[in-house]
Amino acid sequence: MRRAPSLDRPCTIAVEGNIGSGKSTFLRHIEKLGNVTVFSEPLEKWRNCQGHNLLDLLYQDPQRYSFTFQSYVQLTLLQAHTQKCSTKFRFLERSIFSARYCFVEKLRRDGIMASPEYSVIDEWFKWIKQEQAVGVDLFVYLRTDPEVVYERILKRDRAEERKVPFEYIKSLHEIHEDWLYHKRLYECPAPVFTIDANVDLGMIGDEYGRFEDQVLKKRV
Ligand code: TTP
Repeated sequence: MRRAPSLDRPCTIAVEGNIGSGKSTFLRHIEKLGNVTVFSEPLEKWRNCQGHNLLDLLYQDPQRYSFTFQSYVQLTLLQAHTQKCSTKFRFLERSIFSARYCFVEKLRRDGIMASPEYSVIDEWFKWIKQEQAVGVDLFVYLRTDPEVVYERILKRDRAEERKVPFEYIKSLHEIHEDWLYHKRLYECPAPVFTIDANVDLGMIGDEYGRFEDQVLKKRV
């Protein structure tokens, strides 16, 4: 599935990491560099699907709404993957891969998503992977400690996430680690560039600079 970037196809970089790891901050920085296209996470769509706040419904009643939510996440991320762009680099906030391998995986393990629901999402996912242009050339993994992101989540106080327990964040962290760092969960369909995203988001410039030197400048 992984294809070498070519002149007619931008290099696609998906930014991943736990909830609160700083994906949006990283992408805001990258956008300022110019000559890149950034597709930010469709969070606002998840909060307003024909008037329904699916993110809120997910956290209020995961048994009832996780299938609804993850179905819509998969659609909106597919839309991001397949949007046209004319720059050499395009950045995606998350990908259909983390939605499936981290979040759907967690819901499956916890028995929150019913087995038939999981199967439907998985069949859709496999079809998308096979038939749609969702190739990723590089994952950027914003690696954090769960304690650090939990503090950030409490601090930013997003209404829907107010009741997220630490255990959930810790377990999502372990799944991200298994997938992107230890590479022992499912497949990792592109190389991974890891950034230490524990440092204060206001002082993370050095880590970002390392990414620019080692990835962007080398591929220009
Ligand atoms: P994230 O995709 O982790 O985005 P974020 O805003 O926390 O990113 P950052 O702080 O690093 O910039 O999660 C957004 C919300 O959506 C969060 O509550 C988790 C939820 N979510 C799921 O429940 N399932 C999914 O498949 C995805 C992608 C997100």
